[in-house]
Amino acid sequence: MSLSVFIAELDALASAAAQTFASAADAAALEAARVEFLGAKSGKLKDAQKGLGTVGKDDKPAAGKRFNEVKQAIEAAFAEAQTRLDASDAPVAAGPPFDPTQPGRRPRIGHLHPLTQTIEDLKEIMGRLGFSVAHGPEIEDERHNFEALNIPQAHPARDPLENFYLATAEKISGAPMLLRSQTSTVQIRVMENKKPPVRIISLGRVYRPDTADATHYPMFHQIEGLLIDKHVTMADLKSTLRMFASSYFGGEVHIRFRPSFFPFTEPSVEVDMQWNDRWIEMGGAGMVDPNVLRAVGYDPDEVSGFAFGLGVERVCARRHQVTDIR
Ligand code: FA5
Repeated sequence: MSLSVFIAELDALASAAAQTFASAADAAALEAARVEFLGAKSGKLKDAQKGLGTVGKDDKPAAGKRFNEVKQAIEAAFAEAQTRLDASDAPVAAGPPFDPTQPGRRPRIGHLHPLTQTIEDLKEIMGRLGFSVAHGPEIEDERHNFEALNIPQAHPARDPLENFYLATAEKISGAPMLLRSQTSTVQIRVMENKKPPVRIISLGRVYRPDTADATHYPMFHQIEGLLIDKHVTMADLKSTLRMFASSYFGGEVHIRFRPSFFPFTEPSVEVDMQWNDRWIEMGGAGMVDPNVLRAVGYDPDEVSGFAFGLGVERVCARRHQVTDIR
C-alpha cells in the first residue's frame, strides 16, 4: 500500500470516528462506537494498523507518525464525548443545595372552624375565672333533661313536638330518651357526683326542632356555667357574665339583663348583647332553684349558686360580624 493511500484511509477513519463519537446520544451508543473504532481485537483502528506493515520501508516512519496522530485524535474524540455525556447525566442544580438538617416545612391544612375557635376561647376565658370543663352525653333521659331541672311532666317544654325523642334508644333503655335540648343536663350530672363547691362549664351540641332562621338552627351549641358555693349572689352572676362578655368581645360590648323565667332558676334573667343598635338574646341565667339543689341532694340552706346557658353560635356570629348563623 502506498503512503498516500494509507494516509487517506487514516484520515477517513479519523473523521468517521470523530463524527460517530460526537453524535453518540447516550452511554450505550458511545460504548458501541468505542468498540467499533478503538476495540482491541477488531476495532477499525486495529485494522488500519495492519496496513502499516504494507507501506514501503522508507515510508514507514512517516506512516507510523501519522498513525499515532490519528490514534491520539480518535482517543481524544472519545474522551470528549465521554465528558459531554457525564455532564448531561449530572443532576441539574436548582436553587440552594439541600440541607437535611433543616426542620421540615409544615404543610398548610386549613384552620379550626370558627365555632371550635369560639369554644376554645370560651374555655380559656372561663378557665381563668376558675371554671373547669365538664362533659355530658348528647342522648339523655328525662330525669337529666327535665325532672331534676324542676320541669314537671305537664310542662310545655317536654312536648314531643318541642324535642327530638329517640324511639330506638327508648327501646334499648326501656325509658324515654331524647337528644338533649340544653346543656343544663350537665349541671345535674355534675352535682349528682360531686359535693359543693362546684365551678364548671360545659360546652356542646344541643338539639331542638326549631325552624332555621338567622338566629336559630335545629342543632346548635351552648356553653353552660354552674357555680355552687356558700353565699353566692346575683351580683356574682352578673359580674361573671360581664367579665365573660368583655373578655370575649374585647370590652366594647354592652350586655343587659331582663327578668325572665326558667323552671330551674329563681330569680331568672335573660342576657342580651347589643349589636348593630339592636339587642340580641345571648342566653339565660339565674340563681339555681332550691328544688334543683334538693333533687341532687344539696341543702339549699347551706349552699346557693348561679347558672347560665349561652348560645355559642350567637356569640361567635357577633364576633365575626356574621348576621346569619346559617
Ligand atoms: C336555655 O336553654 C337554658 N338552659 C339556659 C339557662 C341555663 C338558663 C342555666 C338558666 C340557667 P334558652 O332556651 O333561652 O335557654 O337557650 C339559651 C340560648 O341558646 C339562647 O339565648 C340562644 O342564644 C341559644 N339558642 C336557643 N335556641 C337556639 C337555636 N335554635 N339556634 C341557635 N341558638 C339557639
